[in-house]
Amino acid sequence: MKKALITGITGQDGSYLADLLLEKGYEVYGMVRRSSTETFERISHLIDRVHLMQADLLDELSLIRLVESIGPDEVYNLAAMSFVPTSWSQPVLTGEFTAIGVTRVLEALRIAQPKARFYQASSSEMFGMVREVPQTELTPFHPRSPYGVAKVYGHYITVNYRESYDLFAVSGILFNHESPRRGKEFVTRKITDGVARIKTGRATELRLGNLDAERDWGFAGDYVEAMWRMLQADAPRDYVVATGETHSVREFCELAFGHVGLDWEQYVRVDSSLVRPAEVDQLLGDATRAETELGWRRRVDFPGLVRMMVDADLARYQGGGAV
Ligand code: NAP
Ligand code: G4F
Repeated sequence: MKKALITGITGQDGSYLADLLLEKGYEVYGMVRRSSTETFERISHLIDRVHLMQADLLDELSLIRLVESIGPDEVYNLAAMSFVPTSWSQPVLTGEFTAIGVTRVLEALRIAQPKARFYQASSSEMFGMVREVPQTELTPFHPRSPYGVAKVYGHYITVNYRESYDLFAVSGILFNHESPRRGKEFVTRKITDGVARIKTGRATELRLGNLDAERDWGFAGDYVEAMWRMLQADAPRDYVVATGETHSVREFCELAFGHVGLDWEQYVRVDSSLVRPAEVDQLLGDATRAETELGWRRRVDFPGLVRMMVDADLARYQGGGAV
């Protein structure tokens, strides 16, 4: 039985990846940080089938001990401060978690388990002010937030450890991916949660920032499969994972409100305090390499994703289901 270690198992992607790896027969270990309250909502359905172990991206020794005690075959480094606006208010902490944290995990592997295969969660946010459309593995980076800058560091330190120490270390440059388990501060989930609150009489409006921003949005469940495929490949290589379609925040609103028979323009208010100091106007990825070399395909399309998220939030408010 293969052993996999997931950092960030309590997050959106960590929970879907744990589902996938359990289904494939892995013994799954999840790294969690100490907290005064548990943040296990997304993994409550599988908590009896995984091993949760405490360590922190800020504490090198805790990472070395973690890796030593597990001896993992595969390590998925998903833990990070992942919310772009917070990276302006906490730029130093963002660098510690999202940039230097990657080096700490790589050092733990180099010292304690150099044979393990390593996945780094890189991001399309690294393309920022894009140099070409669509973006591929060869597109230069121009990050627009402290988060994006930290991810560029994490990306290149992964490449560097592969080249310096011959580790099987790869970076997945994933474009935005969403789901009913997405954090409520991200725009897609904020919209679908807002739609459900308005539809069930809990709210009368939804305040958003830049409606013109465009993103290449896919389904998180599809994207964790690409992560796994990258670690099964014959050779370590970096891959873009994207749908090849881009849609605006406005279009997302139209579809989400329309799905429950509401006109978005009657409820959405633009709030200038939500507009960012520097924006990424449009992202559009080309996943040809992942499709041809890894055989990866997305299954959920954009309208299907919007419907899935609205339906889940509505069911939750109507007392139907856990998220
Ligand atoms: P998420 O839901 O915000 O989850 C982040 C995870 O990181 C949580 O489990 C969190 O634990 C953990 N974490 C944060 N700081 C930590 C620390 N100091 N020590 C240990 N754990 C820590 O993020 P996600 O959407 O699943 O994304 C997963 C990864 O992919 C992130 O690195 C993100 O930057 C990257 N990414 C995401 C997307 C996307 O569209 N979702 C696209 C490209 C790249 P707590 O539960 O304790 O907070
Ligand atoms: O949903 P968002 O906060 O995601 P963003 O900034 O694209 O970052 C996400 O995707 C990255 C991959 O490219 C990940 F690396 C990162 O960890 C995260 O998962 O914002 C999307 C767009 C932005 O242009 C933002 O300005 O939506 C716009 N937006 C408009 N109104 C809003 C809002 N974003 C948020 N969060 N809240 C709003 O009210």
